[in-house]
Amino acid sequence: MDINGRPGFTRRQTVGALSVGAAIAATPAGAARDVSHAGPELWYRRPAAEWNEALPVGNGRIGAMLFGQVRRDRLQLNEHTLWGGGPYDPVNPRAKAGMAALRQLIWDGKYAEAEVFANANVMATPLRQASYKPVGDLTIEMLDHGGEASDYRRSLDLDAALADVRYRIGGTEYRRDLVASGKDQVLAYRLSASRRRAIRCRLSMTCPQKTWAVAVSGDDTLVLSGRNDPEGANPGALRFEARVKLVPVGGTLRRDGDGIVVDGASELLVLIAMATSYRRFDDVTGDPAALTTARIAAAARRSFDAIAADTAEAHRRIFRRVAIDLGRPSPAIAAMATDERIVASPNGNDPTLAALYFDYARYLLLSCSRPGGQAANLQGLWNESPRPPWGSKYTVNINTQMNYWPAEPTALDECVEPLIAMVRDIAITGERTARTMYGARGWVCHHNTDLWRATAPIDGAKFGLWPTGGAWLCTHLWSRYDYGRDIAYLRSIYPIMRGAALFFIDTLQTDPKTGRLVTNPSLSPENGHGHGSSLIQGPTMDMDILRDLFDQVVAAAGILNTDAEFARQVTATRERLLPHRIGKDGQLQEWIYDWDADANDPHHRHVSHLYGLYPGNQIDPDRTPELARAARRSLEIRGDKATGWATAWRINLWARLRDGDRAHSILTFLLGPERTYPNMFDAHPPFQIDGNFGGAAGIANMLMQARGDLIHVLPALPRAWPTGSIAGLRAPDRCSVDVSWQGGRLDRVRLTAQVAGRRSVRLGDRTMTVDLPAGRPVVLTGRAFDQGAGA
Ligand code: FUC
Repeated sequence: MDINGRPGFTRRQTVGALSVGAAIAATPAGAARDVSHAGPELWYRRPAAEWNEALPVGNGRIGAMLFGQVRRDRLQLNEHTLWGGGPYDPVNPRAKAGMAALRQLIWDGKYAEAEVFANANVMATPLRQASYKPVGDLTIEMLDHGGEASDYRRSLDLDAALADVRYRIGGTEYRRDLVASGKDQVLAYRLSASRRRAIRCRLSMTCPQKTWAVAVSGDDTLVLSGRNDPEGANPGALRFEARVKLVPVGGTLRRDGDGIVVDGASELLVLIAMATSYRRFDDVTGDPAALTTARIAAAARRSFDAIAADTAEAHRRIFRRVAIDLGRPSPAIAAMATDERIVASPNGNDPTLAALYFDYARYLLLSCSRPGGQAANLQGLWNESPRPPWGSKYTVNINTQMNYWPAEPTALDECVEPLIAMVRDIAITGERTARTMYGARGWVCHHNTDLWRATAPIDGAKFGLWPTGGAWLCTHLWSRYDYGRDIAYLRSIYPIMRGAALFFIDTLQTDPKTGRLVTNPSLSPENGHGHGSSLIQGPTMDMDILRDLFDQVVAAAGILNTDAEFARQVTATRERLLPHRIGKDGQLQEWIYDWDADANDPHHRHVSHLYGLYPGNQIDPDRTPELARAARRSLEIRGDKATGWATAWRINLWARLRDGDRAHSILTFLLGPERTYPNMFDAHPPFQIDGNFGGAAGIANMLMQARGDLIHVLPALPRAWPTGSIAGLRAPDRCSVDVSWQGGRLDRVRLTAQVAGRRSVRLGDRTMTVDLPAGRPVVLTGRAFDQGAGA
């Protein structure tokens, strides 16, 4: 049995695994079963002692963390639209009047004064955005678990999207299974035992919000309802409800205070529905009671097996698009639980842990970002705290974008939809911010947004007064088009991209010293340049993001055959942007001036000025070798170790520089216990999910990089992964890429394009041109590259 990794997991075996999974789901309920896991899983010998050991399930809208404690289990519950406060407009009405003076202070180099002035005049009111809130806990107290539990095992099956707990007390085997169903819109949690009538427990609920109550309805339903907390002076405007229905097989149910006691059941199905009154950032008229009541009523007509089978099938349809195999774990590693492997990983070579991390990231994005739901926030959708770190918001100066880095290359197209929906919203609220704050057309979003789609600069000028967050998000809208090539979709997002560009047409300023067009005020996220503040004109990252945005707007206008005059204006503006600069240490300058050595923190976590190398594509060792060398120098200076997401970014950057061993050594740090919690959540620290996604993107970038019609295979294969394969990666324009290698050398690459077209396939310094037919795979062997592929 494959305990933990995914040895030899090929496409064919994947198909075989499907029938195993289906057989599990079809096994009659009532007994703890021995399940051999066909796909990748996380597993543990002990219950979760704390939240970062618990296991996440989610359907993109609701989710839970399962602790798996034997006597008193805890399901910590989340609903993606439960945030603090209500609809609000944070734009500071004084901002516009102060903008000219602020710009002048920055031109004059009076950065400290500029920061004081900005804090007094242009920042959002209120200065903080809303935070994401937990719904509460469902507690399951086992009433007859007297003796010691043995044979305990807790796991998360990433292929079936199912968490389970198994243990034995006396002669009885107990099992609990949990899924988050997208189709039924419920969490389904089943308790079963090998002995009839063995289940005796009490279920109750608590909530960390200020205003809530639990009612017992009939003898079988707990209803937790409440109002969300205010956010500062912004009163709570949401109503929410979590409805929990118990469906026992045999036994009795009895109301017990604010809980329900189950006695003598052979099996217990617990169905959990959650909803809030949120409909849109400006509309809170939803009816959570009606929603949860209808969902519970429908789900109660179905069995756990049916719900779990549908959940697994819907998940696998997307999850199995990609299969990664980085070799077999040694027997010693295969015998280790996931938390033990994480602890051991820095000192041993465990390529399968990287494969598991990759699979887990794809599982997580599928579980927290699905069409119709909210985008993945700083914690995906899993949060137990009423005051989570950074509000568990959308920080759009790196973190939200990083959440979606693996989406296109690892074929999670559907997961991008909530991000696109969020950008559609902030294009509306951001128009108000652009007009009121800058007197500009178009729209703008600064470094954060929240459920209410606030877009004004928050927290403090040195972090928040950065106008390029929305523009960066637009590049993800474009990527979705580039990978999927859906013209109707492009038409629908074009006005948003156009609006983002229009804002900069109206607000870019001519730098008096260089004559170039620059942003002002702005900053290089969130690094102080050592001259009194972080505020500055034209940081490198802004120029990079704007070059990308402008290029993509012009390309879109061309494809849609529209807006030619505007496209000309955008092109002309792009040519006047400040170009990259190389500084005295040979580094790529982070700022317009050669101040990298003066920075407050030369090892700063953000590597914003390297955006052009990754996620952007303006710098690479072939087309811009000097800039690539400078970027490498900057990376050397910054150092390898940083917070979780910043470590993940470095992996991607080294992969783009084609240094697989360096990327791998940084990945080893990311996967070790300093940056990975026992449940494999990324540790900033604290938990922040971006590192999981950035790490997975890094692994993909080590194995394949694609841009335009160029597909670069094994661009940064580390020596630590001599043999392996990855199937189902994506390149732009609906092309799927399978790569296998042995002894550190390409075995074969298989390309399948949905539309016929020419591609350049690169291996090392050799490139082959292939004409791909539509729908039929073309295979290139490593030997073909050896035998004289042209450069
Ligand atoms: C940015 C980062 C921090 C953190 C926060 C959520 O501000 O600089 O490290 O990730 O977002």
